[in-house]
Amino acid sequence: MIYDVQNETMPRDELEQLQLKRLQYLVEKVYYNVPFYRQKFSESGIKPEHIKTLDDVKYLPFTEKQDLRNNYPFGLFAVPKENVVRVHASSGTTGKATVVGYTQRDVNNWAKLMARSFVAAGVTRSDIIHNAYGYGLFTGGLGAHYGAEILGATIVPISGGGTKRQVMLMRDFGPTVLCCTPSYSLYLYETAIASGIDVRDLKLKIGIFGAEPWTDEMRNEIQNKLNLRALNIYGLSEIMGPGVAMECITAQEDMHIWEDHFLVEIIDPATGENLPLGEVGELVITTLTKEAQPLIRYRTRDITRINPIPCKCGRTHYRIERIKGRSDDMLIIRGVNVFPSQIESILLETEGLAPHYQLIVDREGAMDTLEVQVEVDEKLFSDEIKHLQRLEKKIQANIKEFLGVTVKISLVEPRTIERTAGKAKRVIDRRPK
Ligand code: DLL
Repeated sequence: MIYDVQNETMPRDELEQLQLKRLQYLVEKVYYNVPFYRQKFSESGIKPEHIKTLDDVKYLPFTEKQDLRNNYPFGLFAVPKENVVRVHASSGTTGKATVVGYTQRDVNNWAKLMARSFVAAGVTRSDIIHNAYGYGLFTGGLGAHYGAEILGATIVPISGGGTKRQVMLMRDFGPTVLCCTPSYSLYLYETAIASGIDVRDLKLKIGIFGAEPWTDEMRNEIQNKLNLRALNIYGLSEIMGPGVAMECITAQEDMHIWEDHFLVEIIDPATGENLPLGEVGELVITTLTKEAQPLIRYRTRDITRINPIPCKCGRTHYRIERIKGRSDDMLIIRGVNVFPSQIESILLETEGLAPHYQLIVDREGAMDTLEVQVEVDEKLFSDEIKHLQRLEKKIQANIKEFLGVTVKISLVEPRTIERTAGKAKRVIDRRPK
């Protein structure tokens, strides 16, 4: 099923024409309405009339997270404040929060794109959606909420936390769709088991998981445990919130990025140069329809590639690959680049481990060190110490072989790594600042 057949299956030449028209309109709008962009354009000698083809987007300046912070809170609005009906903000673990504003039309478009995403995942109006994304300034909860309502599905706005109660309500209400972070889905699973509920008796069919990096191995783990199809959803508050890109259930591989609303590029994060279609690099997004706070060439820091191969679902929008990590999450351990997701893949392929881990980065002298703390499963935990030591050695050897870096492995007891209702904290950086 396709929610918006006309837009989702538009022939690519028509789609690109639409993108160009929207880009030209947008560039003119920000030039005349947002002093920040007017100044940036002037600095690089760009005038709206210079944008003649889609390719010309590369002459426009980038927007970075820091630009949002510098203009905190409302400095990038392109409409009068009275036209803004909602704001969200990202918590900002590093520095000031970044704020985003929406007009009524922005909120409506977002709901439609979320409805589109739900339908791509196989959700219909007869589904009951347990929405455990946090409600509030975080975009996850309300984003999924409005999308589900305009689709006509039944939404349970449970938000994050109160995990025991969540599993009780899941048993009683019989939701068929679960929305939360991938890590929280495993916490719900554990809590269900501890409460004597067999998740296989629940009615869950589909999981819409995102907001944090996760691997294919993690997907397998979740699908087996929760007995559902786990689909990947991508988004970021600066651009809109959840529903920027979504995997379809037909291919269950890579996420359609809704190109009638977002223009995407892949750049080399070090040089800022555009990379050829299909290469891995940093995703850059220009919002084509946002009214309140449009962004030009926003550097997401997310590392992925564009998959231009037509999808068997019939949608013509290109897909982006599962996010490999954020360029700012990449660890450099003794000169070797390591993404937490690469470690996750290796851990989850190892028998006897539970899918809960944390990476501790520290410094000894001039060297960065990495310790991988990972939980063992119950069965193994009661095993003899020498078995555990052997397992530690095995994981260490696998990481050395695949990533070329020596790390310390610490197997820890089941349920000792902190669980959260939102984004899991995978990396703890203890390096002196
Ligand atoms: O996490 C929006 C969202 C809510 C997406 C619910 C999906 C589901 P922010 O808090 O602004 O917004 O964080 C955005 O999270 O730049 C990525 O680094 C990461 N991220 C989001 N989705 C995925 C995903 C929401 N599917 C940042 N895979 C983004 C990997 C993801 N990383």
